[in-house]
Amino acid sequence: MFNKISRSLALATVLLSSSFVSTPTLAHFQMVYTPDLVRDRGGLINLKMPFTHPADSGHVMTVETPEQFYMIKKGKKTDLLADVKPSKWSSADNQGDSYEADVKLRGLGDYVFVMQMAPYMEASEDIYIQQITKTIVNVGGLPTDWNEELGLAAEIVPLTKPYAIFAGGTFTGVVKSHGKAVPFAEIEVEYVNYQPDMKNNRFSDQSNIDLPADLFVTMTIFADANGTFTFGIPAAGHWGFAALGVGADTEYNGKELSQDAVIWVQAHEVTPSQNSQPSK
Ligand SMILES: [Cu+2]
Repeated sequence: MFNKISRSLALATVLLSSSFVSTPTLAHFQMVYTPDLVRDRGGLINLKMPFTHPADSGHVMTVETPEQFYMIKKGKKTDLLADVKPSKWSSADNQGDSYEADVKLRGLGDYVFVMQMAPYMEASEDIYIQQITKTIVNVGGLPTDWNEELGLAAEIVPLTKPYAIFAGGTFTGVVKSHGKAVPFAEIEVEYVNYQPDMKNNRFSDQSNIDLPADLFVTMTIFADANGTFTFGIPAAGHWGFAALGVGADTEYNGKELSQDAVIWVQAHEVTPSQNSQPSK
């Protein structure tokens, strides 16, 4: 039954039937974040993994140790779960338990990071949420693995390089479950509106952009009949896409489970060259 109704609709119903109606849809995003998805060279990078509402104050939700964390490079899988360390993450709103990892990148190519969080009990919806997150870092401008399908239980396979997008450009992806496209999948899109502070493990108190209405906190779109979607990216920064409840597992601890596919992309400002002449 859960798959038949959208999660935001289910949440709206819960909110309407309870006494607090002021909060709009709260979209959850498991981040695997590093400031630059494009790097000139390899070396040590720090990946932060708060579970948050990234466009809405960056509220942090405490989650258990991730079930999986690994990277794929030139088709080769390296398990990184042992490198995951617990840490705290703060926002203007609160502080929660989070995770992070230091990972050494060796050589040119794409590094596809995959994190499967432990199921999280979302009390307001009375369901468990488990997200499988992909973040792709490119080193040296050599594309290798970014568009590989990994056959995950819930996965967004990019058709656009997630690390090479201009603000004003687009991102296209296909929602899949174990390699099979998910037609008309519901996808939530959010902007990382509170700049992550890598040193102090917190989101900025100040938002990057003003949102014209609550509807712009979480932008809900749907994939087409082939599971494909395109989103126009209006501003530079990090954007998250979460395809809801597309995974095969639908139950955990006797409760409904929503297995979501998450992918992060980064858009870059279009900056005129210093010596550019306006064309006539
Ligand atoms: Cu939440």
